[in-house]
Amino acid sequence: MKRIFSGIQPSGGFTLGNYLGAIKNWVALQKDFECIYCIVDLHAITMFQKPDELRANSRLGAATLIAAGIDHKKHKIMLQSMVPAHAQLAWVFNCVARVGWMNRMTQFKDKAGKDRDSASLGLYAYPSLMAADILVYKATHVPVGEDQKQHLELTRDIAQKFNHDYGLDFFPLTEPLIFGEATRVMSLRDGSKKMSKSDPSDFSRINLTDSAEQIADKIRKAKTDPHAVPDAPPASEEVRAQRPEAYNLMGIYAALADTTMAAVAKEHGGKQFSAFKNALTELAVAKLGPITSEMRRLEKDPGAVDAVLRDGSERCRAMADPILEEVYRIVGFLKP
Ligand code: AQP
Repeated sequence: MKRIFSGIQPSGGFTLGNYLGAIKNWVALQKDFECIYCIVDLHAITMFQKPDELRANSRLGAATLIAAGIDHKKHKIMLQSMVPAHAQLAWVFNCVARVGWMNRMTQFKDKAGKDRDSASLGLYAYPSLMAADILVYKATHVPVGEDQKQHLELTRDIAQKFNHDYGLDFFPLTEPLIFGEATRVMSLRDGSKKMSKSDPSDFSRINLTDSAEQIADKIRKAKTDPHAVPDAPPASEEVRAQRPEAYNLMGIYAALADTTMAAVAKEHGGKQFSAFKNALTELAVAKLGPITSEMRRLEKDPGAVDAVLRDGSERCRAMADPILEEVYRIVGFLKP
């Protein structure tokens, strides 16, 4: 059976970027894979989180996955901190990974900004924990956005070095599953920046908890340019960069409608953006509305959401613990 692991950080509310870039694909993958979907709270604290907000966002993450259609009985929705084997294997991987490898990680450079010395050691070691998340289940495939591709390559490097150092074929070389159009949803205020849950401006993103009115307001105020809707998808990254906000809205429309940018350009090309934004609002509200209302229902029943996380985490411990035990034996730790 092909096994998938993927995670989402409870470092804020969840956005349309998380939905189109990850969650929507996770729902589709349930058909063909055994899936483990993880709320990665250990990753979230690589940047400071207020404890009450972290708890609330972890629950919200689980509620989001349930509301979006993840079958938590057949598959697993779990909380990273409830399965200690992730952090335990990450330590072993910290000793396998090389500092030079970590220095090449562009996400660390982006997130740490100019003042790298003030970033947490956890942020620097983040890719090693991500490798442990995946390999503690010997996952064969990981659905990744473009931004996580480099981390997955590092996971493969760690698996390969571990196998080589100990002369075994223990860890699989996990394959990426990369999805097509609109895997990268950009900020509604600046088409050159990724839509992010931690962006200081709430108008930069659509939250999955937003009401229809909020969605309409944000799309109405989304930055565009004075020209009409493009009548073709961007022919190159250079062309995209000339009108990033315009192509971003087209990409969002295409992903929500499950169609291509070419089809959107054919239907809406040449229109004024005001008219296109009305169509986009209607589509976004129709697609996200049912998810939001289910999330609202679950919000009122935190006990039920916690039970899903506990059950998923318990089943994950049963899978991860024997693999960690085997790793401990391989590296030479004595049995407790
Ligand atoms: N804007 C996006 N477009 C496409 N995919 C996205 N993802 C996130 N934002 C976009 C994908 O969602 C999955 C889970 O992401 P995450 O929440 O674990 O971390 P992130 O990518 O760092 O998300 P944020 O919103 O930008 O969080 P903060 O602000 O805390 O850093 C991943 O597969 C990601 O690709």
